[in-house]
Amino acid sequence: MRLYDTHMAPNPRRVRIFMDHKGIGGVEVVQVDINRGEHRLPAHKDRFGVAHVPALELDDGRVLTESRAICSYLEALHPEPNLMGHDAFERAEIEMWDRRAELMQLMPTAMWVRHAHLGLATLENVQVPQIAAQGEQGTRAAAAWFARRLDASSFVAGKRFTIADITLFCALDFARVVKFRAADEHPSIARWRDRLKSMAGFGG
Ligand SMILES: N[C@@H](CCC(=O)N[C@@H](CS)C(=O)NCC(=O)O)C(=O)O
Repeated sequence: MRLYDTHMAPNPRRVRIFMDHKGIGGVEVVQVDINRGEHRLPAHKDRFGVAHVPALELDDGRVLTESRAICSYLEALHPEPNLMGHDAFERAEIEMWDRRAELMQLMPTAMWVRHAHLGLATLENVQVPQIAAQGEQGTRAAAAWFARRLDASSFVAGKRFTIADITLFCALDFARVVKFRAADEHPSIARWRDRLKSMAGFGG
């Protein structure tokens, strides 16, 4: 298998942490330089259907994109340690929290970073300050919302570590690029982050 990755980008990082936590080895990691537009070249876009990372290529040539879909595939191949739920309800509940982390936290944070940080200017035709401002507002509001959740719950989806923690961690860590440190503002996020830091996959 081959994972098309961009080291600094939050979505491929979700998959890398997921793989590390499960101890999945033997996957060739190919770096794609999205700042130089490598993901928009036909070699990438035509093969995967979208100009995005991460992308997974199986040994038989079949491909997957979308971080969560790639993780679902890997979870099916490597069920333990379980990160996506055992029974019908738990699977749906973890998906709910994972999607909340992605849509409520990662999306506005990505908009903020992409429209505010000079290093990502090449990804947007024009960086729009109003979009950055909306992204900042959404990022701060979502972090406060998740902080309340983590006041009441050890992990994002409940009592145990799951894929939803990985998604929220990658989103909040990405916000550090624009100097937003959720853990400095919310003690419950700092405590949760400390719990994650000792787990496999959270080193880099
Ligand atoms: N829904 C996709 C989002 C993938 C995505 O937006 N990846 C970013 C990097 S974190 C990317 O490839 N950006 C390139 C671009 O927007 O041109 C997923 O879950 O993997």
